[in-house]
Amino acid sequence: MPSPSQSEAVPAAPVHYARRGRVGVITVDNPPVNALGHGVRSGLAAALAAGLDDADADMLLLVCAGRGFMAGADIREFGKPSAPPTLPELVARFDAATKPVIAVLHGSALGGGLELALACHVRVALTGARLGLPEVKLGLLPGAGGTQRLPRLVGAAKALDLILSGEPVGAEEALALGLVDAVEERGSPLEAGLRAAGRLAAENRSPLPVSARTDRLAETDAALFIERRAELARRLPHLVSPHRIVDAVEAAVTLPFANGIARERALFQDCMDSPQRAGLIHAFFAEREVAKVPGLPAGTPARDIREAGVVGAGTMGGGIAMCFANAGIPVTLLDLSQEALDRGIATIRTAYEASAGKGRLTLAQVGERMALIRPALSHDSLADADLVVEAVFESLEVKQAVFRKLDSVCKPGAILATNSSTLDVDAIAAATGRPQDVLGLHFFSPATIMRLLEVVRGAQTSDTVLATAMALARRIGKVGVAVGVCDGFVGNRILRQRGREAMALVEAGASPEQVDRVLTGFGFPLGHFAMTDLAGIDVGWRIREERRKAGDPEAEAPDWLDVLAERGRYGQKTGAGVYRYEPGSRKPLPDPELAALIAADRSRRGIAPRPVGDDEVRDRCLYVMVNEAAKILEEGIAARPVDIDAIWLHGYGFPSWRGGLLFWAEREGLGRIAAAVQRYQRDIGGPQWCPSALLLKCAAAGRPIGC
Ligand code: 3H9
Repeated sequence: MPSPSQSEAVPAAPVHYARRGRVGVITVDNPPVNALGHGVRSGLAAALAAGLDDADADMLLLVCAGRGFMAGADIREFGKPSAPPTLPELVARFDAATKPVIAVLHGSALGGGLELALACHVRVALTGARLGLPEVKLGLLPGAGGTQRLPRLVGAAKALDLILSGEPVGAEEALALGLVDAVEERGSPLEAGLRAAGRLAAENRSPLPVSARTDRLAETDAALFIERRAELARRLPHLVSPHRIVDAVEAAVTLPFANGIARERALFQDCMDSPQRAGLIHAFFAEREVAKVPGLPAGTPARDIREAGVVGAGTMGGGIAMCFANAGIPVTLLDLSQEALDRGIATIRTAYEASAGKGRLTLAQVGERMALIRPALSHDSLADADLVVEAVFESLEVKQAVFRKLDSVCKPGAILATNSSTLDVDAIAAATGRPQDVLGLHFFSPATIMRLLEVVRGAQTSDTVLATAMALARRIGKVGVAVGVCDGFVGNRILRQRGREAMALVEAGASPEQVDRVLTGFGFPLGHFAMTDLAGIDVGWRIREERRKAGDPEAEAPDWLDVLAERGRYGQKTGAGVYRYEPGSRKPLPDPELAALIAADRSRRGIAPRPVGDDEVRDRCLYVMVNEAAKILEEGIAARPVDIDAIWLHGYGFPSWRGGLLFWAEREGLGRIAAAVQRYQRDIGGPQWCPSALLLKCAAAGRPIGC
């Protein structure tokens, strides 16, 4: 029999109670984020009871250990029966406490964590704290009294702003709003809390619980809820929870507190039952799951990236340099001509100044970031860089020449990355004497905005280099997803098949507007053709031309999209593409010239157009993506379905409330999709409809894809 010390380690209690002088201190210590799982809730209930019973404690302090206060309910418990005390029950006990409770907020105080603090009598924030109710991002609403208490503290209009955006505010702003009573600049949460307790004792007053306050509710504008509903109907018609949030905050204004809480409960349950909640929570965990690369041992040492380099000062190179500067990493931006360099630097400055104009950066920050970007004309300037990203013209010969040069000037151990979106990373690595230090870092345009970073692992890329790239992705605020080498990697390879199908649908009789309307109806922010116009028709045209020249058997036949490119209709940037654009506007407008072009293309091919239903458009555009995604899994280019989900969520605007492409596919039914793919192969044909063996196998076995 193992002795107790040899047997499995007993986890430390996540909550404990102790007294400091006449203050009872409740401490939550539940790494990593002090989520309010069952253990924490029951520990808090017991600690609160102990504090209230403690005759030597005049007041109570609620503090947290670790990096932050509580990050909210334990999301992993959602969907399972909630063991008592539930979070709303616990919050109600704090609200009803017969001694004042002071909450000290440091780091992140989010969701149910902030709601618990709202039920305390006094809130103190440490400088640097971030306070917010992000439930909307998970398809929920604050369901532990947040929709009822926040309006009582900050007013209904501001409460709606905070809850609908889900964005946190800093300590100073929280103080200005009335969300906290004081900001403490120094000391630990315990020290700051004890100081606040001293002040409260000196004032000798009993603060009113937030639930008993109504003064801020009285100032609500009668039109507030009408306006917000109209705005949401326009902006977020697909989503359930924002609409329920407006209902809940309205209840705070119109109903007594207890009835408002009951209404919040019912509305919360509506959200909880919605498939959108499941989708958004899958998307939340997907973002974190992709950071754990299968086969890459946890704790693989990463190299230190202190200085970066970017080759190519065009739109992409400049954007990548900004990503480094935004994360405080000095970066050398290299181009071969002074003119190109000046243009690149001027574009970066304009972008930063535009951010400052919108209040997102101060002028001092613009100066700091510009100072981190060092223009250079000579490769020798890259000698000290720990990592260099190449962002030059998409041609294998050109890129190989750049890598040969980088190999000769960069220090040993420097990582050499290509931003290629289609080329063979192994062929590029072969141009160097250090293929183990070469990989792809595929940024998406605009690089400062799109969160996806495909981290392309070549055949010889070392574990250390991969681990460094994944850590770097996180440091520069990207969602890094490790993928293997193939044409288009994961994201663009799937996009290519959707593009093929979108063109085939138009050929059959649909209009580009119809295809786009169906895709935006599904939840994509842009339809396929509007996105093509945004990316630039010339980009895809060049790639298709290269494929045709190279004799690729899967190369697309020339079509009306190529004609647009030949006519210089490159999309938004030239004011016309698939759509036309009024000067200064990004709104796609249908163009009769295009309709005529498509009609001519159909008659050249002898196709009589037929009416194409919206359901057919939806199924063909989405199923073709699922089929390609399954092939990608089959080939091991992506390791798991979750990687593909994250890529399409963060790089291509797949609606997050649908969870991701393959999460959605499971709910749509793999059997249904597989049957349709086989039918389309028979009726339509083309490489895009060659069924994935994995898809057919999983559908036949009735098991999830990838398992
Ligand atoms: C809610 O509160 C509902 C209530 O209104 C009503 C209820 C009735 N639960 O992000 P990180 C994990 S809804 C469980 O990498 P960071 C995360 O998966 C909740 N787990 O760290 C990861 O695990 P792993 C409202 C959670 O420093 C690890 O913690 N709250 C939770 O970059 C580290 O996370 C939110 O929506 C959770 N609540 O960022 C806040 N949170 O290591 C969600 C995190 O195994 N959380 N994990 O991959 C966040 O926004 C960020 O995690 C935070 C830290 C900013 C806190």
